[in-house]
Amino acid sequence: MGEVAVVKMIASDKRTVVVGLGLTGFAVARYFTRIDEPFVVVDTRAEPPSLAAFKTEFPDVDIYVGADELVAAALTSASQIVVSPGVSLLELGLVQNREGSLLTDVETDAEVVGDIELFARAARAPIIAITGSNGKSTVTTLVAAMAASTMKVAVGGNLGTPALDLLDDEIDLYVLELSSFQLETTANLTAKVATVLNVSPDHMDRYSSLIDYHRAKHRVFFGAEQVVINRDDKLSEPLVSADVKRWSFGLGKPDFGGFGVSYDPDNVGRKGEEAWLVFEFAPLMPVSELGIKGSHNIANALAALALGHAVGLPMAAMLSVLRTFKGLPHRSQTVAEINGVVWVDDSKATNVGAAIAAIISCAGDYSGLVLIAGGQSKGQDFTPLAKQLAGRVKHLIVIGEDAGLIERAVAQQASVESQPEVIRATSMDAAVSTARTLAASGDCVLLSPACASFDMFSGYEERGECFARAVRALS
Ligand code: UMA
Ligand code: ADP
Repeated sequence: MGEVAVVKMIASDKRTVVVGLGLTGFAVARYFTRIDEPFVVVDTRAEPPSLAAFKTEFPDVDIYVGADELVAAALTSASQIVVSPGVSLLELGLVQNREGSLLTDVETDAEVVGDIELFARAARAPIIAITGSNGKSTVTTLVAAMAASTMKVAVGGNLGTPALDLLDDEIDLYVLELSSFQLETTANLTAKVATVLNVSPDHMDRYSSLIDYHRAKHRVFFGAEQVVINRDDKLSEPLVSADVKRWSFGLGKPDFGGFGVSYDPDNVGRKGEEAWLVFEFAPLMPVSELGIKGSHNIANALAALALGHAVGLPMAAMLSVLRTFKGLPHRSQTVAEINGVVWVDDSKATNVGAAIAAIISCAGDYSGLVLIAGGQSKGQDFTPLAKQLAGRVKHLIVIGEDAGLIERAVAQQASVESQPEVIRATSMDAAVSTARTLAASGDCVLLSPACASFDMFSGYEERGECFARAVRALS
């Protein structure tokens, strides 16, 4: 069939169009196949990597790839468009600008949705919805583990299994990690409980401003029965009506409905030596018993408790998980200790806020810090990172495409005392061998890049593994 004929055929036939041949596209295709909903698939890339696999799994589905006019014709004639999260609605021409309603259509009167919206419509069990700039995967994993001892729980979304692949009538509770990209196309999540853990700049190559990104994140609260708020981050607070039940978490002493930290857990008016996790006015457990370390992880543990408590999980089971969970790979993970130097892989820190959290946490634990950072900036401003280095990081090794941006941000802080020396490295191996020459016994070498990894690696996992391999090769 010629191209023109194909365009005419699409234009005359209103139907569901799935955009994207990635993990989400496959999950949507499987879901539509299960419910007997006819659909076609488009992908803006001329050769999507999983094209052959898609044809094998769905031999009867029409696929349109690459050519702009084919994709545009398919979208114009669609009655429903299911957009994958990696695809920008703006670039696809489905929204006029980022400030307007995200579901405004431009060239089409079709309904624009994402996989999470389809999931929410079909799910028959309560949903715990977790978003935020950092800590999502850690909190999602914790909450799912906390629920697992008492019910049948399904966990996924932006983390692991795509949401639609989780749908199952036997499930008692869904725990979803959600990205801002997924939330852009979600109109009515109706979560049992929802949270924005924190908001700091990320994906600024796709959003026009922090407000724009914040707005996408806050869609997680649409239709929520209960919300969990971070008392230490105003940007986490939703605009929801007073009858929506609110819980909170934060590193200070809490009030009603709050989880927090106290040095006076029994409220006797005497400050003790030991920090405790507390709920309202009752002690739960000493912070020192947490399996994950660092103040950002204390916040993550408290957030998980608040979310679990909101859906009625037993406190003892939740605390037991907090004692045993040692963290996910590539999140502040110690990979080796060689000659008194501890090497930490925090490759999952793909934005400035995440790296700052890891730096603050590590700086408190070691006599000196050598930081390896850099990669793709995603449009971030590195000034906030540069401002946190003085007195914490003694040497900074920069790698990747946007190494120069970090270097410049640090140079602009030159007037500040004890700014680190900055050294460029051309590969992870070179960065690790330079770090070895700079770190002394008692120091920590931290890989916390504050950047995406795709300039040098297939993803943050490969970056972390490459770091760990280079470190092990030193011993
Ligand atoms: N793409 C095109 N044209 C298309 C379709 C895709 O160029 O028509 C490109 C995208 O720009 C992107 C890549 O293909 O570079 C993949 O996009 P996708 O939407 O097909 O991605 P999926 O494979 O479906 O994976 C997505 C999430 N990825 C993104 O949002 C980029 C996965 O999160 C998620 O696990 C998966 O759905 C299942 O829900 C990954 C991620 O990096 C881990 N998320 C970002 C993050 O955590 O920071 C948001
Ligand atoms: P996400 O899924 O949001 O990327 P992760 O739990 O995978 O979050 O953690 C990614 C990185 O973010 C960690 O390696 C750490 O550097 C940082 N981080 C984790 N929790 C927090 C938090 N609560 N606040 C700030 N940074 C955090």
